[in-house]
Amino acid sequence: MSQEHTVPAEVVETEPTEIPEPGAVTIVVPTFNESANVRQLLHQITEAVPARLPCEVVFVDDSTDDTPEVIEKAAQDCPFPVTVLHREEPVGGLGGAVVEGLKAATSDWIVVMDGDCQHPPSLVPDLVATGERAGAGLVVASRYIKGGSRAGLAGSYRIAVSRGATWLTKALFPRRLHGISDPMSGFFAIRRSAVTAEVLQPLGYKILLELAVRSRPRTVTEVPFVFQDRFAGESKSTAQEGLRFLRHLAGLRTASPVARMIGFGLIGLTGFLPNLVGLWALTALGMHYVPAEILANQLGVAWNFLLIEHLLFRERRRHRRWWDRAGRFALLANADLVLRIPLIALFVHQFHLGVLSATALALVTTFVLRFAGTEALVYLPRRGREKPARDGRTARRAV
Ligand SMILES: Nc1nc2c(ncn2[C@@H]2O[C@H](COP(=O)(O)OP(=O)(O)OP(=O)(O)O)[C@@H](O)[C@H]2O)c(=O)[nH]1
Ligand SMILES: [Mg+2]
Repeated sequence: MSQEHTVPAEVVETEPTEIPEPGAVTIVVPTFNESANVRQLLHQITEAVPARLPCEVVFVDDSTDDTPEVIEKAAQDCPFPVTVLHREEPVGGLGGAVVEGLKAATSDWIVVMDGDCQHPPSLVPDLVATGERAGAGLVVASRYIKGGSRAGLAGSYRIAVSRGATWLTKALFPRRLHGISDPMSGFFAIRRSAVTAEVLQPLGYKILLELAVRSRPRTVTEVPFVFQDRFAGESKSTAQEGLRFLRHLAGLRTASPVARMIGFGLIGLTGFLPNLVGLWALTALGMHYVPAEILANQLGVAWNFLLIEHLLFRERRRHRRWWDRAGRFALLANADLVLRIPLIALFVHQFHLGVLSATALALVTTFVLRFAGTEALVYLPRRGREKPARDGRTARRAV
């Protein structure tokens, strides 16, 4: 492992770490308050891996408990190098932690696995061997192929959620996830040359999905595995993580401009609902329909703004303050209304279109203009003004 220190004051070093041989594996383990599990995990790795494949273990830790200290102690009994990268700021949650581990790894192969012993380390050499044999860039440990099982997934609710998420994800990315039966798996091996860390924008759980969609390893293969019970401690997977996952899916699906434009259009359509409800309420309160139309339209604009902020341009918000973005967005939305009537008149009088086709053409034109305007004037980074993404303070300990 490289010995560069991001935060020198906090680095604790004991033995110098060995450089793993080429062909070895770096096992990346994200941990959040897993002090009751890490000793057992290192024990299982010691039993199952080094005799078959030289390895090193990199924990990327966001814990608020004593997990790093427990790792440090347990590592003294390990016949392989162990490193703890402790992050002060857990940027990107679990996914961000894994990316940090991928960047730190120096071996040809990297295996990512959980820190709670749900992923059997005995499979690590098999994952790498399968990848080598198949010339694959990515090997997924799958619960959903013959020989695999999700035995350790507690409760029918968790099983249903996991199944639903898998189905939705596969439906949204049929091509990218072709050949991956378990895109929700947190256990996989990836060739270091297949990792393009700079394009990854992880958000919470499901880092495999992020890698499969954005890094696009050429050949992908799978190995069955039996998902074990958690050894100890509590699950960190919450309903809030579920919402984060949906936002992540939306961000991944709308990464290309065409997909983003379709998303923009669909969100625009949903905006009719608050618009009409607002119009109904205001006229029911006795307001004249013209001011009511204008006010209700603003309700639709606000609705659309909230949705596109969270679903479409999540990654591009930090270039302007929220009120600047909201103001620009509202201006564009209202300009769209003002522009539509003269455009229809132009199409009817100059190009002799019928009123209906002129209206349809004006709607499409203003929609495309509004989308392009939103991309360029609201969410395009200003040159030289882009703030570097915060990668948090990370203390590296070779133990
Ligand atoms: N570094 C880091 N690790 C995390 C974070 N959230 C979860 N983890 C780790 O990611 C792994 C998977 O989290 P779990 O809570 O076990 O999620 P799960 O396996 O889907 O849920 P269970 O089946 O209930 O265990 C564990 O090793 C966690 O400690 C985080 O924010 N940062
Ligand atoms: Mg778990």
